[in-house]
Amino acid sequence: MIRTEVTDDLISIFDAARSVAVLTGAGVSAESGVPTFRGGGGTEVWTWRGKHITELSSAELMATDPKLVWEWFDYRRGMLTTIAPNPGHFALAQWERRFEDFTLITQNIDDLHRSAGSLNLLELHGNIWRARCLRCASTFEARDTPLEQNPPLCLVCGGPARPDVVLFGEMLPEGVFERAEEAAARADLFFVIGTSAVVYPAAGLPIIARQAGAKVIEVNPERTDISIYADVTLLGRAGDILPQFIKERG
Ligand code: BV8
Repeated sequence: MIRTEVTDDLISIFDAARSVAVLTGAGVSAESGVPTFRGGGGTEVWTWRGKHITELSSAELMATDPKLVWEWFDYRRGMLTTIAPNPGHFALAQWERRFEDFTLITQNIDDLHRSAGSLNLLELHGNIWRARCLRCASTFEARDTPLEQNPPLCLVCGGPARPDVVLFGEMLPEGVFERAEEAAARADLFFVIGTSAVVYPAAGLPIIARQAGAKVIEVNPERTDISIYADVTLLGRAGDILPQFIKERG
């Protein structure tokens, strides 16, 4: 079912929910000025040296040219220093306080959900402001941009570090996807917000929720591959739609 605004029946479903899980993608950060990967909703797309994300953010390139991978992520880090969360991020942080059981699952590495105040957050693909040592696997905050040195060195053993993000062809961090699957399977209401749902295993989560009996609500200016699994697709921007679920009612 396609909708363009949050109607009372959707508000009742929202208010009656007890266990809520949300999956977000690049679209939720678009209104903050962060480019997306595949466009949609008239958004700007990441372009860097004419290469596509699946090539730049790949285990292959990390193995052959780690310096270039760091330059690609440092370019994005530079852009993110002047970017702030938008009403979509803040609405989700407020939602968290409304439900006994609320899990925010994001594919984004931009840290904007955390900056907006979200706490119960599962970062499926890592975080752009963290680095991981290639020698001792310690992870540490690496907020200096532009990078003082490429690669940055581990604060524990001095070894070379890499971005603590999941690259294409790499497994997701131990336990994080499992916790996301559990949240999806126990949810009675599951939101899919700002994702084209083409990257796996993240794109499988709404289907897990649906098969476990949850109501699935999608928020996106456009239909996506996941729309067929959604009970309702709310065609619109996250920053406009999400606050409507919690606006004060007379
Ligand atoms: C893995 C971090 C095991 C780095 C990322 C099954 C089938 C096919 C392929 C595979 C499969 N299983 C595995 C694969 C391979 C691959 C994959 O899925 N490939 C795709 C391209 C087909 N998956 C993997 O490699 C994963 N690892 O499976 O390991 C394994 C290992 C070896 C071999 C096989 C299996 C790891 C995937 C994670 C990669 N890292 N990010 C970085 O950020 O650079 S993925 C990255 O791209 C993002 O994190 C995100 O996941 C994805 C981008 O998608 P979206 O976020 O949805 O963004 P997009 O631009 O596409 O869409 C934006 C949407 O927002 C649009 O719909 C638009 O309309 C909407 N929008 C716009 N404005 C708004 C809006 N919505 C709301 N409001 C608005 N204002």
